[in-house]
Amino acid sequence: MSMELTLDHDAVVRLCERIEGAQLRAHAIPKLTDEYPGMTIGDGYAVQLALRQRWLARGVRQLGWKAGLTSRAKMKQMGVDVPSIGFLMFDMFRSEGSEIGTADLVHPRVECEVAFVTKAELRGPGCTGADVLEATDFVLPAVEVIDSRFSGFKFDLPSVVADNGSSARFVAGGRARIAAELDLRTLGVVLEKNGEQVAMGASGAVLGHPAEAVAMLVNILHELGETLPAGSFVMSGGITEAVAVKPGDNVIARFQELGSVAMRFV
Ligand code: OOG
Ligand code: MG
Repeated sequence: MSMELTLDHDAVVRLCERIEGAQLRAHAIPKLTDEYPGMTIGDGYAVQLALRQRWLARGVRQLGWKAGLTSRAKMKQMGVDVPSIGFLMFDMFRSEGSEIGTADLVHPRVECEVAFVTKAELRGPGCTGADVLEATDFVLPAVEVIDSRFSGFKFDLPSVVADNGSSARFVAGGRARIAAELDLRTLGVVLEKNGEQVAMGASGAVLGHPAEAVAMLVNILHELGETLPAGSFVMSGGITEAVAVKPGDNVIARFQELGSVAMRFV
């Protein structure tokens, strides 16, 4: 992964403001590489960092991080074959059973993920799935509402990294469980929309074991000069492809062993 930087500070600020404007006003923009074809993944993370700093400056607390593009289903759907990470802020969180507004979103989609809550700091390089499990307090089921700010949900890796991995909202709930009591390679999940099964898969679709996705995230954080603090909430990436939602849709993700997470879009 090239963490090389090609954009100067002014370009990073301009692109960050463009993404932030699209997020706050819920309108789609062309992918950033249309204007900056030479943009690297490192440039994408520089824009993402600038975006996170603006969020923190607005006084919003960071809850944790998300891994993305960690299953074949997601990579195939999005045409990108390298995982990415993004940050999760407190104001993106919605309780289970919530009504989730769509007026402030562009073209939302939902995806089922296993979330981890950590009890010890994790740091790369060389962080492993075993290290992650040892530092995990509990796991719980989650649904991420992604909402690419790019027209047609079409992007490449530098653009989607800059757009914070399309993150918009997330819902966690169900039953928190001790990871050691489960086999996280084989947990089944069924996503229902308006009572119909629209996607299904098993947790091992995420890099063989979702803890591997968290380890990957910790190792990318290391490349960015950061660690994963104790008490972080981490989403390990969509198990199945993401499914589009619109006002009036009822969504429920049913996880084996972890219970279910429901929400309604309005
Ligand atoms: C990028 C975000 C990917 C996941 O879980 O794979 C992601 C996208 O698909 O728009 O959150
Ligand atoms: Mg996701």
